[in-house]
Amino acid sequence: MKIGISCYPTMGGSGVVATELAMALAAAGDEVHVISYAMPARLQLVDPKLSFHEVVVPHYPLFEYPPYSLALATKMVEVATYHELDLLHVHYAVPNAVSAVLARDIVGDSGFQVVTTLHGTDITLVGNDPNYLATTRYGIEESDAVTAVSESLRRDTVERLGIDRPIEVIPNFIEPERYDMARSGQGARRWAQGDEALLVHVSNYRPVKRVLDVVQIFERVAREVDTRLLLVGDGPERAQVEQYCREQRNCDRILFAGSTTSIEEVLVGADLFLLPSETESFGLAALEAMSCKVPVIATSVGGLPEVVEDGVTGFLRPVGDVEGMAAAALSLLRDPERRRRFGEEARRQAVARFSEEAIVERYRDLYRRVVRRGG
Ligand code: GMT
Repeated sequence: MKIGISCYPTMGGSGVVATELAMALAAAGDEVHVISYAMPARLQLVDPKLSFHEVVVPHYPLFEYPPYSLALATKMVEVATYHELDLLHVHYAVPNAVSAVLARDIVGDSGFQVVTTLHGTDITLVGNDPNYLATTRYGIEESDAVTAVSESLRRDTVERLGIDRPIEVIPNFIEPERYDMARSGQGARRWAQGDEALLVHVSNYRPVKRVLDVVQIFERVAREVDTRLLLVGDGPERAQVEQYCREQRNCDRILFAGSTTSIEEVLVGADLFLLPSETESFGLAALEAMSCKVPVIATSVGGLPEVVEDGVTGFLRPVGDVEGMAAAALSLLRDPERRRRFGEEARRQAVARFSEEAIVERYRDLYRRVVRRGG
């Protein structure tokens, strides 16, 4: 099959999933064309069946806001026409679904099918903003198939956007071997000293991640147990969090590592993963931690209960319950055997339920159905 994949190129979950999917499809023999405004962070062009097409957004003095959606749709038309795409799979509805539907309509009858995958904030934060609502709804309704990364997100889409069409739930995935390979090295223990416990959080430092809650959970844990906190990623609230840490004079115990594409290297060997988000449609970072045998302490919101089993692979507490999450973390740190059992079960469930091979096959099955229907 000839497949286009359009996504954001950043370290965010939707771009990561789209990129890993593109590489897996190409490895399985499909011809894959990735379309974005910059080279996606995790994309490795090591397969002749995989290529990247940059969306260039020309500036003109008249444009205070250059029309990215149109440049994207134009690039989609070009790639679809000259590479004879069967299908274009867009990740994140705003504006990718709308651009794809426009491109499909420009190409016309002989053209391609549009599959849209909803990832989370495109529905829960951005897509239902009145300034984007009508076009987001249109992009979703006019796509040939729509998937959501969790049942919770599927429900949110129906309820918050008033969407009345089939939405298939295809969860995010991990590549089990990737984490096996990191095990021979030091992994996250590079950031720890001696036997101290190591807590890890990975995020884009947006308000929805509640990174100050991460620090406050850590502060409570560190009063009881010798602990260090590793913060991975970058984003708008990082400076504020760093300033808070300086004011609290606990910078020596909190490490700001910045972004990395080798996520397994900051997870393998960690004791616990913290994800106290306000909302989280899936929580790919939590799944990546689980696949590295790291139990997760998170909030019981959105799709997280579909990933983390409370009391079995981690603990889920209400949003803002810093005390509860700290107590849950301490209960595992004080009982290393229980923590180890949680980690083993986390890995087992991650592999059994979210392995790349099985989930990519579900996308391929969907593509076949959509192309057959359209052809
Ligand atoms: O907000 C982010 O973390 C980025 C965002 C994205 O689209 O890049 O992540 C969303 O998609 C991920 C991949 O499907 C999910 O694992 C995240 O839970 C989701 N984020 C939120 O719902 C806040």
